[in-house]
Amino acid sequence: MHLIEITRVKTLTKKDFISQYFKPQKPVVIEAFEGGWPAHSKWNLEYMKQVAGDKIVPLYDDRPVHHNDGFNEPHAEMKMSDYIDLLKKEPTKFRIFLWNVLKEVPALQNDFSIPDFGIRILRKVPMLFFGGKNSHTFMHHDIDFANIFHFHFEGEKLCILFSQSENKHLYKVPYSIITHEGIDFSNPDYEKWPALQKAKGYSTQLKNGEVLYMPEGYWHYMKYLSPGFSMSLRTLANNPTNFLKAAYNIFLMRHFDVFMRKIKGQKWIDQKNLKAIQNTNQNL
Ligand SMILES: O=C(O)CCC(=O)C(=O)O
Repeated sequence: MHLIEITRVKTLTKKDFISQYFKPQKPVVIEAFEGGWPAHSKWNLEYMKQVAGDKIVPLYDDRPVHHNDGFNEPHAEMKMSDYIDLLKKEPTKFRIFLWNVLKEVPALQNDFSIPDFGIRILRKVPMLFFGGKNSHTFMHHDIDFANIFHFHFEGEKLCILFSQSENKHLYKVPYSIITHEGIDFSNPDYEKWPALQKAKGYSTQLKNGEVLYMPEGYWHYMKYLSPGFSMSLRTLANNPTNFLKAAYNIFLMRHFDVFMRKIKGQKWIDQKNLKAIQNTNQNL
């Protein structure tokens, strides 16, 4: 993989964001976002334990998709206070993925406001993500091809990104939004996954207080280098082709995939993983 460091800026005006990053669809890290958010002094794991400790949270680990799973179905659940204690105590694979802040802990919305980057951010879907040391997401892109602003709190996180133009090198699994789950993007085995050598992407280590902008449909792999959490704000896809792809994914693809899991069972999953390898290796 050829990974270049994501451009970092201290702050960014609306005008520069639109012309230098949104229009060309290039990722950027804003190191000192000036939103005047109380969250920046208040939010840490201890605070989350105080405000959301009683909630039961859905957890994901790194087990591969099984045919009995629904689309994006959690693997376990735990009381938030126990989960945060676990994060602090030892490395854990368990992550919280796509946890809707407004729905789950409305009080948290007083700690941030929707920023004006010059594009319309959706107000109702701020999502939280938590992870323990060394936990990671699979390489995936978001189903809705959103532009994503990913605000990081506490700890450090390795982020590896690819644009959709790299799909042919990434062992993309058909009828899904993930790449082959056997790949370790933080230390790829090129003998097993030779096409990855041609993939051109970006990386950064995101720290407390920083914001990562991920353009539409960007693949992302996140590895928590220490326990921490982030909040993502999103827009609808702006590019009409991406908008159509998002509609296809949401209204057809994911339902078709769940239907096929029911009909064909594990064979369907195995077949898709094999296709991911065949489709990509044919471009070598
Ligand atoms: O950092 C994470 O745990 C996942 C983030 C993510 O997938 C997203 O913001 O869309």
